[in-house]
Amino acid sequence: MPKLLSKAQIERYREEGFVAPVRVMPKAEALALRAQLERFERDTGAPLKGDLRHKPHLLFTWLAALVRHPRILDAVEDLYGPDLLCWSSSFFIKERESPAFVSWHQDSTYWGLDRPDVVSAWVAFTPANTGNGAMRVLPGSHRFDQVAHRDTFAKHNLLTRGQEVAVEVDERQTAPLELEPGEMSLHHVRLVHGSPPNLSEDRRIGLAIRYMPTTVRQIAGSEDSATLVRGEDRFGNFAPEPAPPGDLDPAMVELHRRITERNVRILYRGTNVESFNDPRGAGLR
Ligand SMILES: O=C(O)CCC(=O)C(=O)O
Repeated sequence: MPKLLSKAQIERYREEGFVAPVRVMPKAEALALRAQLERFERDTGAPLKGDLRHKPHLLFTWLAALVRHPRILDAVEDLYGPDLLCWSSSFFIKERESPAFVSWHQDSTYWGLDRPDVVSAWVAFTPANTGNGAMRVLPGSHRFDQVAHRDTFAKHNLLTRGQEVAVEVDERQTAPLELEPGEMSLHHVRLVHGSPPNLSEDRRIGLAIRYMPTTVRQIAGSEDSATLVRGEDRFGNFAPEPAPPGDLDPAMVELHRRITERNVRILYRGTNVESFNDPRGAGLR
């Protein structure tokens, strides 16, 4: 018996590589998460950028709770079983009327994971629609093997290397993943997807949370870490990550710095980019 998804939704994920929308929390709770983020941004005087967009669940208690949200985990368990790691999380924030975009890509390209049993839960803090740069997906493309990508390092591309699939994507075959605040979409790590700029008068904010069963391994870096969010880890393929005891706890800030450095070495391997804040890299800036 599935815990949250219907049989039809599970079938859709298997056949088409995505499911949306799935309600995670009431709209008011998602707007409260947005307010938390924007309070931090007001206090620091700038939009969240660079390293802080990467694995922020290790820095903020309210995101540590989100990656452990029972409804998200129930849905992920319906797809990948009861022993689950959160490998990563990333804020995808598009400012109002901004040129930021995401090129057509498969997530699996540079993550270094040994097999494509990985799903992203993209949780909406604001509406995501065709007017403000919602994701679009190519249904069924998760069945492709790994497709060749080229790195563009395009200035406004939110991906780390501005990577894009080296084949033409016919936009007429793609579908939008429109969400209301508090809803999520689920997409497979091999699904070809991307998103256009936000032409609206408000920000578009989502947290993409990457989940996988504990059996997956990292094969591109000597060491990697992940957060056990449900069940038991009988494989120990990833160093365990603790939950932050408070927002920006100094020990967690230091751990996040070390983990981010290691992740940069995996994600930017073969380039000379040294950090998410490095102007030579695209993405998450
Ligand atoms: O937020 C977006 O527009 C794109 C997100 C994305 O590429 C991802 O979650 O893998």
